[in-house]
Amino acid sequence: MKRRQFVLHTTLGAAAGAAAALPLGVSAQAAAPVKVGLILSMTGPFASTGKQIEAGARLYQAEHGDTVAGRKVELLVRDDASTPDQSRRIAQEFVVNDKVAVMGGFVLTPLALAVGPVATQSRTPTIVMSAGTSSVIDASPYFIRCSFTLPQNTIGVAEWAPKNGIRSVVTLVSDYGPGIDAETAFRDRFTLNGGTVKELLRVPVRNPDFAPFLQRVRDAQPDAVFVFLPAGVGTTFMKQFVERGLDKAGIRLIATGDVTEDDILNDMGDVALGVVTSHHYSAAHPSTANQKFVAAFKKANAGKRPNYMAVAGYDGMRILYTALQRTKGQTGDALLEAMKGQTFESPRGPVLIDAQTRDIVQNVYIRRVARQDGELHNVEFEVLKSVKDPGRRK
Ligand code: VNL
Repeated sequence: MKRRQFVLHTTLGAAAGAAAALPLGVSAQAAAPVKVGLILSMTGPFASTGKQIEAGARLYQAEHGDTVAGRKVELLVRDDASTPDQSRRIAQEFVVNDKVAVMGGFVLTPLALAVGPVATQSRTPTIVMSAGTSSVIDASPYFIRCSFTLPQNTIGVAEWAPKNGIRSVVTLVSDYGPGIDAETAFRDRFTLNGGTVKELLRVPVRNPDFAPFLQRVRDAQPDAVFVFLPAGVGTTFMKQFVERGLDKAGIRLIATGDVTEDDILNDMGDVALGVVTSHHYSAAHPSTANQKFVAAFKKANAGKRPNYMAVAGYDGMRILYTALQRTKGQTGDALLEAMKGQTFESPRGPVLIDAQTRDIVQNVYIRRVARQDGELHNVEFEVLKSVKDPGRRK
């Protein structure tokens, strides 16, 4: 029943969208640019993610041109400073003043959640390029996600750990959506496999001081600490991990790949060597497509290494371009439909935008930090193929 209603709704929507989009006839419309409004955090503690996403999106355009199906694709980028009220306000301005056809971005989960109602009311297809809490996709039927979810990226290491001598763990996560998703997924899967979770620790999202939490980890003496922190925070954590002597106390560090992300990994130094993570992207992923992507990204960005956020910006544009080709430049509900069900080879490996869930299905790799060609890299050594988000209940 639910499904039939949805089909009816989108069919009507497509008809209404087409009528509204073509008041002056096809040729006049064809010349108008397709505006894409990216809402990103470009200042503050999560600015590195905003910059990676923008650089990834711009690289896609530099490689594939700025015109698709006869329409110019124009990127507008605005900074929400990681404040949900600002994300919502920018979304409203994009829709009302700029008349964007598509929105995208969202560095943090609460920022995507704030924009969900605007996307729904304005019927604007919206591409989630970071925000990895499972439930984000439910915030609007106009969302599609090309990033990842935390449960998707957590189960790999929760499976790997008990097979590799880790029997007891303390979890340490950022205290908001994705952290709680990671904590839950880790605890459920690890205990299912016979492991024991000794403590569940949550640290503040902004400016966390890890010292007191690391002391508690030390006192609990687990075999390992499992960590999730959003991109950009891993360096501070690593430093304090060593300062508190956890490495010397024989406590292993396992994590999602957000902690050892490629933008900052090489600057962490040898303390990061041997850290095992699961994640959907490594700049060291040994495919031709990825090697090309990494080389082009570095060339366009003064030698900076792309991380998984850049890949999402790049793939998000690819999804948009492919959808515009399929609709011959039509936007609205038709464009949203054309984004669904796409499969392609991303720099991360093969991916699918599941037409039913609007979420990404992708490989998740188990990786170990090692030195390769003189730099620290997340070196993949196992793969879980075509992982759907295991975190959604419906
Ligand atoms: C989120 C998840 C943000 C994973 C991240 O980095 C990340 C989020 C800024 O959903 O807020 O690595």
